[in-house]
Amino acid sequence: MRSKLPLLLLIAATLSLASSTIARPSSPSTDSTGGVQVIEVTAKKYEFDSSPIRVKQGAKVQLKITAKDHAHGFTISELADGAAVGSKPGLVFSSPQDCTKIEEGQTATIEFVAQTPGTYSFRCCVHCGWHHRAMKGELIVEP
Ligand SMILES: [Cu+2]
Repeated sequence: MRSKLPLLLLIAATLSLASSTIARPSSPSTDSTGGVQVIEVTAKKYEFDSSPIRVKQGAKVQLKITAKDHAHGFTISELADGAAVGSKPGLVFSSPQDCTKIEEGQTATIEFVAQTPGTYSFRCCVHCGWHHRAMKGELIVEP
């Protein structure tokens, strides 16, 4: 009779250990952002800091663009420079892309998957002053 109690305790301890192991969320190795590469970009007269932006092919990218000194805009080609018109988009956007307007002091987020290696041009698409047309940059998707 004396030996039963320790055995019961052992069983109880084993069971609770097993259940807590199962309940614990697994995958400590996955990074907490879910594999999204977040890149901060500053838009100010008349440049995007810091261009060129480099990412790896296959990366899920979030550009967080902050307009510093004025309202600016952001638009990026979904085709790499030199790609034939009508080819499959090299950047796959989470939401439809046209011109994203960013008010002064605000931050806009643009999300896409960098599918195809190449150089993608982006530019300001909200008139912001004399050299607005020169306000552009490049995103380079590396293989
Ligand atoms: Cu502009």
